[in-house]
Amino acid sequence: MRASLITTCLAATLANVASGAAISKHELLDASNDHESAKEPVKKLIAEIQQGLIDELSKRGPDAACNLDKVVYRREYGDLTREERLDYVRAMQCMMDAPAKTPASVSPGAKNRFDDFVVTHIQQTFTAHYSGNFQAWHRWFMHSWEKALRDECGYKGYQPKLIGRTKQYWDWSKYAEAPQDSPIFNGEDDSMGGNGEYLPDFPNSVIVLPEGVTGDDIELPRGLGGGLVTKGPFANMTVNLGPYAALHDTAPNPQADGLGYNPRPLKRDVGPAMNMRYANASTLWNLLHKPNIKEYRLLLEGPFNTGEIGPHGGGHYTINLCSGDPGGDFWTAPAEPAFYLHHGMMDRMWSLWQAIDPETRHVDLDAGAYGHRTWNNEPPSPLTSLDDTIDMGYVGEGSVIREQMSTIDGPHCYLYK
Ligand SMILES: [Cu+2]
Repeated sequence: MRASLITTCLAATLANVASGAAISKHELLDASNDHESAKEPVKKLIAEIQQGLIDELSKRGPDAACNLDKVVYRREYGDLTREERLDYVRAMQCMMDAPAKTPASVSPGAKNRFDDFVVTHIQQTFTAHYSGNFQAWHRWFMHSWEKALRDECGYKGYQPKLIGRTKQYWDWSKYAEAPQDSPIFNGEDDSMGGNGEYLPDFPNSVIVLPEGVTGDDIELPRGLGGGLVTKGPFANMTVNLGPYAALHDTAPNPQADGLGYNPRPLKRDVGPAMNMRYANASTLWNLLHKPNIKEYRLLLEGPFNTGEIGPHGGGHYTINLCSGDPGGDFWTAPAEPAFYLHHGMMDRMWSLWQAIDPETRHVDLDAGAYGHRTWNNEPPSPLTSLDDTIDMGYVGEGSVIREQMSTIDGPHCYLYK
């Protein structure tokens, strides 16, 4: 299945890719989309949930695999010190300088260790998104990334007493009005690189609704870049893999599977429109109030085959709204340096939501269309089970879904600040 280009600018609007029963685009959305008035309430709610987690850990004895002494905290990128951010940047660059483990026979485009992660993501996109393992798969993918940063590139993070468990994230709501000025995209030497150079004649993004879906197309203002990233540590970065979907002004990959060698510079079009529309403070509030995993995921990823893309798509396309390369290509997204901060936030929201009702939410998997082994159950496949395995390819060790259902049990022992 290859995605067709059905938007005028936003190339990889995944929600529109496949066929299937159309849902009215607003059917499952929340009425509230008020960023400003949600800011304080959501902060308070998150603080309460976090306190509950700390209370839970404080009840565990000294022999517990995870307790208050052992847990580490993962912090928002802007809350790290400059030295901590520089260490993260350095470790990521080290991954880009290290040789790939993926054989050229598997992916001729995998040129370095950083690319190994992109290959695994491209290969599994149709089973690791809109599927039952989506969140568990990405939790383990993130863990594998950090483990490689530490074991192979000496990443220290900020909790030296507990090696191997550092994570950082991007709070979507924190910079929603101006993500281009955030510590993530401001172009300083401790950022993920700057925005793309400003291109004056640049189209808005239009999400074109598929046939049969009621409502108007969604047009969002362009971002404040559009061209090459010329500032910050990733200004000279070469993107080797993808794209899989068609991207505006980017040569297609020589291979249909996106794994061929296609060297090109990094491009971005960061701006507030996507962020404010899909991933603002009220989005966080609404997510945390979803009563079950099915509804949580419908908001998170958007109802399939509609123009709604949720904060998952909203975060991705804040990074690269229109001609963003590779961030605008869902398959190749981990080749965008900010990918891991976005998915850190994805993992944070899931862990907070789970903590509200852990007994249920650490075992329940979605039994709807997003609960199967294939993307939106296309082609039809069995429901995902807790015993299903997670394969990381050349990235690192595999796991099982059951092990990924909590951040303070199984192989994990971390909380978010
Ligand atoms: Cu992904």
